[in-house]
Amino acid sequence: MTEFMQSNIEREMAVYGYDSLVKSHCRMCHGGCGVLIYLKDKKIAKIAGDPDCPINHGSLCSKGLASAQMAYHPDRLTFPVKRIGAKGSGRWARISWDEALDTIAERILDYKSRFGAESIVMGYGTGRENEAAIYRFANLLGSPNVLTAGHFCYGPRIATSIITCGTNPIVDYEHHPKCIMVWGNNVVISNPDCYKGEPFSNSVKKGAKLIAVDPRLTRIAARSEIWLPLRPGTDAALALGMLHVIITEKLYDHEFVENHVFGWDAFKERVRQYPLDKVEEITWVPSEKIAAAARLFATTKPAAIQWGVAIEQQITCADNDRLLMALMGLTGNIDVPGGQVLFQPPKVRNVGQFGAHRMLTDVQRDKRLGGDRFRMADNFAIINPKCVWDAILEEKPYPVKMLFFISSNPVITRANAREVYRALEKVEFMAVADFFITPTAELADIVLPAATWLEMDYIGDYWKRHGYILPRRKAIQVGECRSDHEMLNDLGRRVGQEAHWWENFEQALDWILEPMNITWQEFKKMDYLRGDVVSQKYKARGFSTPTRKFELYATVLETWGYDPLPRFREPPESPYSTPELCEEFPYILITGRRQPGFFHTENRQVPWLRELHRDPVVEIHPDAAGKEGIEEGQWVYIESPRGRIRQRAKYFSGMDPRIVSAEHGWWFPEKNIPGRGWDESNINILTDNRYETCDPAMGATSVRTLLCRIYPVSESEVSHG
Ligand SMILES: Nc1nc2c(c(=O)[nH]1)N[C@H]1C(S)=C(S)[C@@H](COP(=O)(O)OP(=O)(O)OC[C@H]3O[C@@H](n4cnc5c(=O)[nH]c(N)nc54)[C@H](O)[C@@H]3O)O[C@H]1N2
Ligand SMILES: Nc1nc2c(c(=O)[nH]1)N[C@H]1C(S)=C(S)[C@@H](COP(=O)(O)OP(=O)(O)OC[C@H]3O[C@@H](n4cnc5c(=O)[nH]c(N)nc54)[C@H](O)[C@@H]3O)O[C@H]1N2
Ligand code: SF4
Ligand SMILES: [Mo]
Repeated sequence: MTEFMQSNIEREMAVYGYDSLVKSHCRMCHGGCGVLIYLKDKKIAKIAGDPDCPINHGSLCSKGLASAQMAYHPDRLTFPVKRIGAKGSGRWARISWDEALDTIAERILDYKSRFGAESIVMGYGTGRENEAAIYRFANLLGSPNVLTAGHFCYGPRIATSIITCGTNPIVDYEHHPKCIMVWGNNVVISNPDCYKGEPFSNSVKKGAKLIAVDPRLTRIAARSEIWLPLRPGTDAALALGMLHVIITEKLYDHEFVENHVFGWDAFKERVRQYPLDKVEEITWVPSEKIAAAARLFATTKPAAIQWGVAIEQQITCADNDRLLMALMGLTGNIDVPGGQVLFQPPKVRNVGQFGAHRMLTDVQRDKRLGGDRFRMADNFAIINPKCVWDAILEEKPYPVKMLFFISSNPVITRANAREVYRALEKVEFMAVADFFITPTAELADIVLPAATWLEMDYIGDYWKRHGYILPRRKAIQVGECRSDHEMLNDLGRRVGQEAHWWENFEQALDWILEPMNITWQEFKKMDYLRGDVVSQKYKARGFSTPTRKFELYATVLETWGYDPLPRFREPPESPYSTPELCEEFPYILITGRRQPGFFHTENRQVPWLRELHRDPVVEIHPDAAGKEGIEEGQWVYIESPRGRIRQRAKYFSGMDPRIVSAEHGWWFPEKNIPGRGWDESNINILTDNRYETCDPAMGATSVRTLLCRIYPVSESEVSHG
């Protein structure tokens, strides 16, 4: 920290009477931004960005700034409770932590002995940094079933990059790419995974040329040299078309291809099947624009692809990821400064080691739900959610008796929400750890009060691939809330895993850090640790794949029985694959556009954040709205063959009139009714989860490519709603 900053902080503390300052790292989203937490009388008085943090350089988003409103929210669950009425009745009784954990442990041991450990499914949502502890608990228990969002979010990027080049290639903003292709991602709003909007924006300020691949005119698309507004779900065809140009015009990196690529001839042959006229027909993007983008990307060095989740929530999830990696590799942008770097983590014990995956026996691993069907997912310990609902509802291939969700709200976030709800209603025992009684928690038998990031010591960004780890330091205690790690540490000791957990969780942090010869107490005094940054490591040691090459032709996919080469497949529901359905449901529905103040189903109760965005919003083109008699701001029904919900219409002319774009994550914590309005505006009432509509290797659910109709909610229904 500069002397100037230091003196500013000291002055601020004196002027406002703050009595202490804790440096930490926010985790209101996937986390990582360095923060300064100012305390007065042991309570948070202010949160500001930490200018010394290499992740965010002092910037913070609205969620980070509003963290204290979340932590101190009056509705927050601050002690364990057990349900005393029927599921969903909203009647709870306070219990002690001991009673809560003893009851959960008793159930676990009982189900394990009667139905096998596989009858207990652990679950979490998106990266909350508790995943290593949850996998550890499940693996030691002998349950192969950990339900995550990994089938259609980030998991595919990890799985496909491991089989292609060994690890996830991350954009190196520190060395400022000269061209950034932003593909199905809105990084300035979503700040996802290893990325924050601030470094991206800095590279743009430094002159990076932008290409945007997005059906919607985002802020990024509006600033781009080239915007490719593709038909949702046709990313594979578009990428193949760009590769066609790059290969035909010999714009690829010849040295890389000759020495470091596996499967070049077969790959070239596959790409030849996607000439631009065909690709234009599939994607609705003019071929000249595709060619111009391919040329700009291939001839500007260094260049990088800022990729997002939109490409993973499709039937071609795994192939989309592999095609974008092919673009990175063939243009010579892998592991070069300002390109896409295979960063090395600091030499601490990693999430895989902490997760104790080796402790799961082969016999138990073979029982993983959906393992035979979605073999790539299975190999990365990921399951498709429908497999869990089926095992509860139909007891096939065996009964699931217990669910334990730690940081997830599946009633709102998983496809075919009504089926999810039925499964959660039926399951014999369910425990949830959360900050609030969410629509999912309402169906639980026991709810545990989880600590927010402000209330824990932990190693921040431990799971990421950008090569940094940063100390998250506890600033406050709220009620009896405890971190998920501490809770699992104590639960593990109650179900016979005592040899593998610790007396307290600080010892676990010491164990993680041990290979670096430091303790938590020492790390706590540091700003961060970073792995060694070395370019083009593959030149000395090859890629960490079976062939030691960059696998355009995926040898392991072949052994698992899949096409080793990527291809385009028409979305399962579309004007071309289901033309008859399209007559009844004439619009292409994309779902899940991120909002700055919300994180999926979170923050609807946080005043600063809800004020930014009161109602669920569906974007519709003014031409389409005119045709359907929809006025700006009006409540409308959105309906698919699975059901209907309502959101408020917003005119948006930055997309094809055949597309509508709805928000996900909606429930209404302010509504004092059972279910808190979980089915009023929840877009996952409309989404499909049938196995045949999922990516065959990864099990990804297609939540971005659906058909719907849209029409006004009548005046009388609005007033009674
Ligand atoms: N239709 C559609 N559906 C989608 C998406 C989409 O684009 N469209 N996106 C999908 C994606 S990418 C994802 S990742 C999933 C996310 O799915 P989820 O992770 O299930 O979604 P969240 O709403 O974030 O649920 C997290 C819950 O955990 C609580 N929580 C937050 N932090 C902690 C913590 O540290 N400990 C504990 N115990 N609880 C915590 C929150 O209060 C919240 O209730 O949603 C998916 N659903
Ligand atoms: N504030 C906030 N931040 C978040 C989250 C949040 O809920 N709120 N969620 C977090 C999570 S878990 C995730 S996974 C990330 C996701 O973050 P992003 O990857 O940025 O995801 P989205 O904003 O959902 O979608 C990005 C873009 O994809 C476009 N899109 C839709 N369909 C398609 C398609 O078929 N092809 C292409 N190429 N583009 C398409 C949309 O128009 C949108 O502009 O954000 C994370 N960060
Ligand atoms: S981007 Fe994420 S980590 Fe950064 S301030 Fe916002 S919520 Fe916190
Ligand atoms: Mo996600």
